Amino acid sequence: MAVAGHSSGFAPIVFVAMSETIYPALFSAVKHDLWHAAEPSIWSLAMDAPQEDPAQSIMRTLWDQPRWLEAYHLYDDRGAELFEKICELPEYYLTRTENGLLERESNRIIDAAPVACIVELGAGSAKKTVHLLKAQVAQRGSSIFAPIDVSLPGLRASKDFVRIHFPQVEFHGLHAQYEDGFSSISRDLPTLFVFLGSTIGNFNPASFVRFFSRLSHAMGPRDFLLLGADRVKDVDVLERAYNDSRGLTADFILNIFHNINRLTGSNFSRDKMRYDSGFNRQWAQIEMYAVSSAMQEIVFSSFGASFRWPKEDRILVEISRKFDPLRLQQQLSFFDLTPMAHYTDAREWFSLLLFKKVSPEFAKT
Ligand code: AVI
Repeated sequence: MAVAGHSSGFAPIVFVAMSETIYPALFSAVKHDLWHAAEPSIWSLAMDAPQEDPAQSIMRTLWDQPRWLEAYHLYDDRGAELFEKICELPEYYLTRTENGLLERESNRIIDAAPVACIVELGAGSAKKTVHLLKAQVAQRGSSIFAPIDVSLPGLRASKDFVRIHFPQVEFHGLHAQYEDGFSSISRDLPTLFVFLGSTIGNFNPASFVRFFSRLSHAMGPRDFLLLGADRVKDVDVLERAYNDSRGLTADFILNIFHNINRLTGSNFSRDKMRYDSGFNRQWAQIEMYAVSSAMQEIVFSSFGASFRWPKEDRILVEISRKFDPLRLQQQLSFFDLTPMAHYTDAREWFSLLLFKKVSPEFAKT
């Protein structure tokens, strides 16, 4: 920055040295304007890029009947930390099982998907991706790795991890919601999109359709998708995973109201609610609720709105759908995603599914 000298009473003129941002091959050229480097190797959406306002999403779904919330509000800094701890719980078999599968199968997955870039949706600290990165570096020497996450601390942890363990890998963290992130990735760069942890289970049917339509649209003809999906199994095993003995899941779910109070000026109180969860067989999903323990008035001071929350009334905070892998493969073929491989563990509790994008014209013939 240079300051021009001034002799009169005028304010100094400040010249700002404008530096040209160099965008990585990762981004499609038409999307460059949407991104700026928030810090080295971490990109954020420009302020004026169209984004959903989280407070508005909360107000919209809390005024639905029954009341519900979108899962991404769970991941403020404390929520992200609590989720990392849940992944280590003995009852929460998902992370360990999927990790075992990735350890066993990453070489074969990378062999089947000849890509130059791995884009992970919601990577957290990228611990699970280590096996894929290892295989990618072993088979191709180098790679781009781009996790997309709403948690900045998670992206920083991922960046540090990759720097230390994979110096050959070019890291670009995208601080954004999944859809804002993946729709900016260049279709010309052969990419493996990775969506692990059965996060797809947290989408309701409408969000599921929207997500896969947009993801498939964003994918180029040489792109692949690796999806981790938790399977329908014994109800006791499922229910224990979402009602752990240490109460971490309850803390994680009810922590969302702390985030909501911050975003909307509301007065939800942890002392006036409890956690309840269970498996809904008809919908094949675990449902996680906040239950009001007293008649109360919830006021949203930033919006000049309020509602009465009666005793025993429930807000559906999160669902976790459980899948039949063959059915999931059939469903995704309607989004031009062709099944390439299916890996599962000895108990058949969890599935890793590999898909390839086929262009719609090709799919018709
Ligand atoms: C991130 N997601 C896949 C977790 C799940 O299992 O549905 C979130 C979670 N909620 C409670 N425990 C874990």
